[in-house]
Amino acid sequence: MTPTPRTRSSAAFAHAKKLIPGGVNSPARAFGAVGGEPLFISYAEGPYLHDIDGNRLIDMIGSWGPMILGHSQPNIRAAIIRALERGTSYGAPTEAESRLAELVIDAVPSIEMVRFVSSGTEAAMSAIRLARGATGRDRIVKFAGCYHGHVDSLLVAAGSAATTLGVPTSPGITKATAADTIVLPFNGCQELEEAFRSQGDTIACVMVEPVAGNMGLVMPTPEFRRLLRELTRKHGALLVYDEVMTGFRLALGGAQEMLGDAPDMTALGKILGGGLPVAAYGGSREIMTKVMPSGPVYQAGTLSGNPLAMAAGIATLEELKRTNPYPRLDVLGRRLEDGLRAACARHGVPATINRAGSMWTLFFTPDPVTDYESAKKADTARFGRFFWEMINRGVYLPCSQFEAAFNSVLHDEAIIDRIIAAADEALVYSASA
Ligand code: KE4
Repeated sequence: MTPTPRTRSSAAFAHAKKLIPGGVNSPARAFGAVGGEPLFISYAEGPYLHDIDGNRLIDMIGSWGPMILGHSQPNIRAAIIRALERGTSYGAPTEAESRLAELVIDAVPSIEMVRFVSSGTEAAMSAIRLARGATGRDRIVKFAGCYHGHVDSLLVAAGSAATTLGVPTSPGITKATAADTIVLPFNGCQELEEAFRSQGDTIACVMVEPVAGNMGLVMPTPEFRRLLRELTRKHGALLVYDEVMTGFRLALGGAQEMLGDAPDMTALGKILGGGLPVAAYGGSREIMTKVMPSGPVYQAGTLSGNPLAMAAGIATLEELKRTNPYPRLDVLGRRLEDGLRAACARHGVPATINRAGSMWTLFFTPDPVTDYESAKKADTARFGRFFWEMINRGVYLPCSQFEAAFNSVLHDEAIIDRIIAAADEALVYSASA
């Protein structure tokens, strides 16, 4: 597929950079890790993005996770339009918020009560404040390569764009804030045990992506998960699963359903809003009733529970409950994984593919990727070349080696096979600069 020249995107980017830092409203979109200039999108439908230069691309980002049902899903569209006819925001409670809360509580057994916010960052930040308020402790534990949004206390050895930009700790984070954050290796059982042995009684919570997606996809080991649950319980710390990415993605009940785990709190987002800004944090009634106004822990938000966003979230979760797409997403994810692995073997490309259901990462390294250090051994320059060869063949991958790709329910066998065919060529053409 020969792309049309991206002259309109280039002009749009030049203009945007005069108005918006880096020309983007989130650094992950800036293509900093792959070189070149970002594509500006005109519209999306089904499994496709259409850029402003007229190129149609198979979308493997899905807005960084939310679009599990594909773009412009009819029931979600209709629900948003119906809500739109009743206004856009009231700043007062609505029954739609309770309906979405019921769907979340029904889907995620460890959640008895939930509070909606507008971004995954807000959800993670609020969960930490609640954990500190509930335990009276200050320290938090996070894991290198995991990303939980741009919360001061969590932008310490963060993953996602921060890793991509090679800036593991952002300027503007005070030393005092960073001092309360313990950063350990993901799957680092010994380090976790040592941290609790030495500081267990100061730790308010452990925040973890139960299946990591922000260093590329990395699975937890069963021992790591067992220790997370055992040590937090033993030392009176709260275990917080950040399922902003994995929630409603790996199962209706997220990674915790797929893995059979039960954290104390869960952060949710992305799919929860069906592409509109909805996120949430939830947990037991005992913990959640400590949140104002039922308890003393403050948290608020002008657009929390926004009617349009609630309508999109309700329609999304109802569609996922009705269709249960997860078995088929896993079968198709497996088809793609096998096809990519065979293409790498055919062309002698050293690569590792990590996958969970419909989210996956192809790492350009021959070694297993089990944590941030092993992820960083991947050949990011090769990934950049591969990224552009795939774009030129109509496949839009996440623009970083340290991100997960996402299949939607509309990425059927024919589309999966087109991705494999594109990769088969792109692997050859990206072999060297
Ligand atoms: P937001 O504040 O971007 O809605 O959510 C932050 C967040 C929290 N937790 C997890 C596990 C996440 O993956 C994210 C956001 N993910 C990134 C991509 N890996 C969003 C892309 C971006 O920052 O533009």
